[in-house]
Amino acid sequence: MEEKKILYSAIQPTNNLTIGNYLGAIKNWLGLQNDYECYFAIANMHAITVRQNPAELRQKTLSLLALYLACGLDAEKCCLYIQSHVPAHAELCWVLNTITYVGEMSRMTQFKDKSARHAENVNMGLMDYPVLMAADILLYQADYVPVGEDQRQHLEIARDIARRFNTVYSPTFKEPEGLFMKVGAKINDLQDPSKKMSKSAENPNGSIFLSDGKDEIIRKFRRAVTDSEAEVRYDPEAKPGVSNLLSIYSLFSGKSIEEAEREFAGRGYGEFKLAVGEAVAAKLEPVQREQQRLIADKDYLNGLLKRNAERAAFKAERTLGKVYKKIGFYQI
Ligand code: ATP
Ligand code: LTN
Repeated sequence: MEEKKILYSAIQPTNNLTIGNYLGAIKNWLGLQNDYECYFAIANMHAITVRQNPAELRQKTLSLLALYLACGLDAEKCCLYIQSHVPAHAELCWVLNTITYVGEMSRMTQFKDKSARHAENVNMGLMDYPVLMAADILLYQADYVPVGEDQRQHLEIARDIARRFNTVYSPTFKEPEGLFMKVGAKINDLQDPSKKMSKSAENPNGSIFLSDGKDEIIRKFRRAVTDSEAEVRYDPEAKPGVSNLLSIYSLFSGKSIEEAEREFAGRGYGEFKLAVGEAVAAKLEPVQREQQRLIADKDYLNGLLKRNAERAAFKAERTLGKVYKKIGFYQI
């Protein structure tokens, strides 16, 4: 039997996840879990590069695991685990730091954005974020990394770092490839469709959180920024607001963009926005219920985390062992 290719991705347990995270990341994972050996982490080590409240971080970590499962990730097929449970991530990150340049890290878009947003706390971890992410991916010898468009630059760096290590020492890491979806890789803010929808946005009306109730969802879509025409047409350049809503509708309803355009031809934005809200709410309601049920079953979640931490560590340590040998760390 041919060995399955390896898939790796992660999400930070910060704030509340938005439908951007769902459509750009989790939803794609669902379709891939049957065909790949999958590792999906909860990136709590990345999360602390921005100040977190410890009690909340703990709670959000478990809640993200419950969300993974509630969205339909199968605990039998995927290794769902917490990044800090596998020490090899920090260990490989240290080694990779020594072949990564300060200059290239200081030019990363997300570092510049986050430094501006958290000017009081531009810590070393924030700058090192992409190296830790490279360590995550490379430890598992991942072939593919399904993420949203905003992670493209980080993925490029992970590939560069892999190539550099392989050149300086000898072939060790697989060069991972990003997997970006055509629709959904970048869901935009409802209030400012030129920006990505973010879980840490200043204006909560621009983001639909996976925890939002139906009324809240419909209210936010009703207020979404569109344009002065009245035509539901997909044209991201000329009509960014409407096109964003069409993408969301298409992904949540399972209809193609063309079908959706036809469905709303000759109908006003009011009706269209209501339909988008209803489609999103209908999908999220059962997910929220299942997530709550799982959070209450802590023994089950803890058992799963323990097993998966061991499984992930086993895989990660094999790679780390090779790395230590190649760089000349004395082994007994
Ligand atoms: P923050 O905005 O707080 O920095 P984030 O929303 O980018 O966080 P992450 O944990 O950094 O969340 O990202 C998780 C995954 O969600 C990544 O694969 C990322 O590409 C994807 N993602 C995030 N926002 C969007 C979006 N608006 N559209 C599509 N995918 C997204
Ligand atoms: N930085 C990522 C989260 C992340 C990740 C990873 C994604 C951490 N480690 C490894 C893919 C592979 C983000 O989405 N903000």
